[in-house]
Amino acid sequence: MNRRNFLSSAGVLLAGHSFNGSALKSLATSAAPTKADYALRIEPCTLDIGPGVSTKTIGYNGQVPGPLLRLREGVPVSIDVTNATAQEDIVHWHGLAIDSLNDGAMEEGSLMIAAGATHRYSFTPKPSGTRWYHTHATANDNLSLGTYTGQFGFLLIEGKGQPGQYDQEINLAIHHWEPSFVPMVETMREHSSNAPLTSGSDVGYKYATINAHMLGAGEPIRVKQGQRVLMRLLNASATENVVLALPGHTFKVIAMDGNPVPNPKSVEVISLAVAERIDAIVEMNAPGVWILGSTLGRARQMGLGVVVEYAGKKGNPIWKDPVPAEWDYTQFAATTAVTKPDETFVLTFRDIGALHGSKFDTWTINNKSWPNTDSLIVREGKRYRLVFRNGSGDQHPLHLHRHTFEVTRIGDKNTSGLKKDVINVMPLETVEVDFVADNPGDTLWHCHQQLHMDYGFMQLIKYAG
Ligand SMILES: [Cu+2]
Repeated sequence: MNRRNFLSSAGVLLAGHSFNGSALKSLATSAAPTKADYALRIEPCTLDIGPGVSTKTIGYNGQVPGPLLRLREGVPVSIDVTNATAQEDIVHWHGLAIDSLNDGAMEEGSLMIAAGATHRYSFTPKPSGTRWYHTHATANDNLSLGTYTGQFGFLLIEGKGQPGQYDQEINLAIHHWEPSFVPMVETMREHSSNAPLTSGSDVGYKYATINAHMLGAGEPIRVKQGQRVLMRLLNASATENVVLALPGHTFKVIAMDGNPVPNPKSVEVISLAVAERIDAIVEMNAPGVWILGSTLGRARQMGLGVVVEYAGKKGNPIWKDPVPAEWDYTQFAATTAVTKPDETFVLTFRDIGALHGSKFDTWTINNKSWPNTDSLIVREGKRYRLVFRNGSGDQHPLHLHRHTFEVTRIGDKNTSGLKKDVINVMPLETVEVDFVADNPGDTLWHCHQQLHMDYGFMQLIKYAG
């Protein structure tokens, strides 16, 4: 059936989906009469990630990353998700401005998919750019659930604009495997300057991969001299921020979280907090065999890297430490003044230690933890500023659902034009972002670090009226 036929035969159903939330809920849970455009199956799988190293996890359609979904901006799509695991789960379409019931966050009213059930997501994808999909299930102290698993995949929304100038495109998703409880200072806060006063555990990992292969395992990225390669990089780790380099080359950052940056710029080192994406053009002008990998030797030993091999070149892949540089979002932004917001919300977050014998610390936003956080109330069409004040010694990759925000201030620097859906807030730093309330419906914002979101670091934004 071609799309036109599909749309006309499913027209009534789609109208219900688009305009009536409660109709959607009942339709989506009953057996759908028409075949969906795509089908995903949440199922256990075993991955061979390195020589003699295999790991058991949960993925989509038995593969990690899940199938590449290439959708057209503005063209309605239906995706059937079958949950073939023993516990309920849910899929979030990260970076899309869609309705709350299809967004895939139970806090917004989206449905959990029961074990054995099939659920149909129906939405009209927008905006264009590098998005992704992943589980939005809670893990708490069960490290075999949620984003600790292989439930992630690329979701590319193609717009009407010209594709960029490149000869080859490569999608690279980072993940960490075999999580375990470790003392808190050893992992994510490695780069933070202050020692936190905390009592809970953190999560450490045994292995790291790019596209489910450890460094040296799997196929290299094969390139030719003179090629321009578009790399879409995604940090699909549950908890680890990463810093990457490709010796002898630079990354020209053209988009962040899928949105073109005002000031594309070439850098030697890129930083990707949990859930962030970077689109970068790499010009292949240094023939050889190289490691694209973490700037930390220990992380490369865990597997965090991939070999880049020029045609006709052989030998052991080469790594060279880059000149250390602080990651600075503002270098990709503009500096023109932004519109004044209609209202500002100041949001201070803190770590209040492990409560009631919990393994992990609890997080607060303005002294309250999810589900007791006060909702932020917005009105359609107004512009809001979120002032994120990090009162902790940890980094926090903060994600806003269903809306794109503009980064307006980082530390003491004003910025504009940098559109994102995740922003990493460094220890004790303040970052400000603006968004226009242009997509009515309950909207979640939260820290994307699984440990933090599971232990209180979430808040709802509600539309008035
Ligand atoms: Cu966090």
